[in-house]
Amino acid sequence: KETHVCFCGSRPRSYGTVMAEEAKKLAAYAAVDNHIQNNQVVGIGSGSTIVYAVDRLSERVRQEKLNIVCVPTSFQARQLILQHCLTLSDLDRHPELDVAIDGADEVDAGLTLIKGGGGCLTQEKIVAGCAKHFIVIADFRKDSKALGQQWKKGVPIEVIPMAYIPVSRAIAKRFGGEAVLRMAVSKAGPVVTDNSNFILDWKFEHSQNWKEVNTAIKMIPGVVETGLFVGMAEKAYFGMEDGSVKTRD
Ligand code: ABF
Repeated sequence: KETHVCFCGSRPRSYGTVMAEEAKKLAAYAAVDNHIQNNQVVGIGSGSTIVYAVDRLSERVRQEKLNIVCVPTSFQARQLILQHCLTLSDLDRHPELDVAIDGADEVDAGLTLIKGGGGCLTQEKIVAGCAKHFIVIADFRKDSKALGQQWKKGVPIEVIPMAYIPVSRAIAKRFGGEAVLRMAVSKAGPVVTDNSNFILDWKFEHSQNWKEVNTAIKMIPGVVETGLFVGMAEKAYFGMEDGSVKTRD
């Protein structure tokens, strides 16, 4: 189901062009305001959109004196929680979360996601999987009818370093396309994840049954996790160019 609401914080807003950053903020604020209540354990995602969600969350914690415990999905998320003086926890102490909020690289019409452009897909999937409600926040550029229409960098796949060539070959042989080792911006070496692994970006050629593909890729020895999130997201908030917030659930 899709809904459009003209939303800017709590104020009605006249329509006009907002840039991607403002769109991220609109989505993040709406999600935090609609899904976070007192005495909750909250999963904190990674990326640039989640920064706005943590801003809004810390504002609400201060103003409303909320008791919120935060579980991070990455080193970045952990730093954000600490910088905002929020209560930091982990899955050892809080293995059940009330809600997790996170960004995405692409969200299709059925709420299947590509995540992991920032390289944190494994922890993001673990934390989302521990949450009763998993909420996605994104700007309008991530809104897609079918995966691959918006995000052109492929599906991130975290792999054990020694296995990156066999995994890459197995994926190309079975599903087509090309799975490329993600290199650091400097090109001096591969990107290394928070778990000391490598990332392959699988540039697929055509739309597939993502549930089956996700399961099959995870069976390849050396694969740690894929950035395909199938059947996990409950609702997505998109900040739109016209200043509205579109939701999908
Ligand atoms: C994380 O950050 C990732 O899974 C995704 O790759 C990315 C989205 O980043 P941004 O919010 O910067 O678009 O959520």
